[in-house]
Amino acid sequence: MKQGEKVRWYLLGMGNEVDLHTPHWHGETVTYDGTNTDVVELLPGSMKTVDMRAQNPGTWMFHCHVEDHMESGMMAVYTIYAPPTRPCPLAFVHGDFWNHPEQFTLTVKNLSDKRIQSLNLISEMMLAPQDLERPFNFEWPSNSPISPGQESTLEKTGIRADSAHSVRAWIFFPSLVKYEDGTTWPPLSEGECFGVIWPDAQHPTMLALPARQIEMNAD
Ligand SMILES: [Cu+2]
Repeated sequence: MKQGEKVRWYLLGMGNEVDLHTPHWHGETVTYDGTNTDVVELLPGSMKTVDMRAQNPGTWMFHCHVEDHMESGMMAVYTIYAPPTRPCPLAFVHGDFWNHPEQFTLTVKNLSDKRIQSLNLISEMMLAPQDLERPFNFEWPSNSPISPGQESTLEKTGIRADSAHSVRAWIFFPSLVKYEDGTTWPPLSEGECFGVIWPDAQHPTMLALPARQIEMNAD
């Protein structure tokens, strides 16, 4: 979610008499039944709807407050993204990852007013909604200079066609842009600036990267 958004959470309890859950948020409070709280009670087979005003950027825990449920891993995170405070140095114009999966191409455009000397990108695959995975060989370095406003096409050895078709989207973000004047653009946080390449050109834009789910327990 984005900072400033009003978010409605639908909470649904399942199970039997041991499933007395107390969903609890870090980072924000929610409004339930006219009160502000950071925890609500949820009986098995019941539902609650709560509203949150996302104001506090960060990645926050969302978990059940019952101790043995926490121990068993009833924990997740949610992320509130702050709006970008500075322009991106690059645009991700288009890429081919599905039509010719043996050879990937990605076209980027220099959005800055300085000539780019070199850049490095990090790629991630979206294998399912909300599921980003960093492939082996995830870096896309380029030493081709790009003038302001110009495009450049990067190439990389692709993957097997059957693997390529299980990828729903490719996501790129610059890890470093070096300009000819000696200055650099490193991201202030991962995903500050990113591009998503979908197999269908009409796909709606994604405004924020999906949050990575953090595995709290090794099981
Ligand atoms: Cu619980």
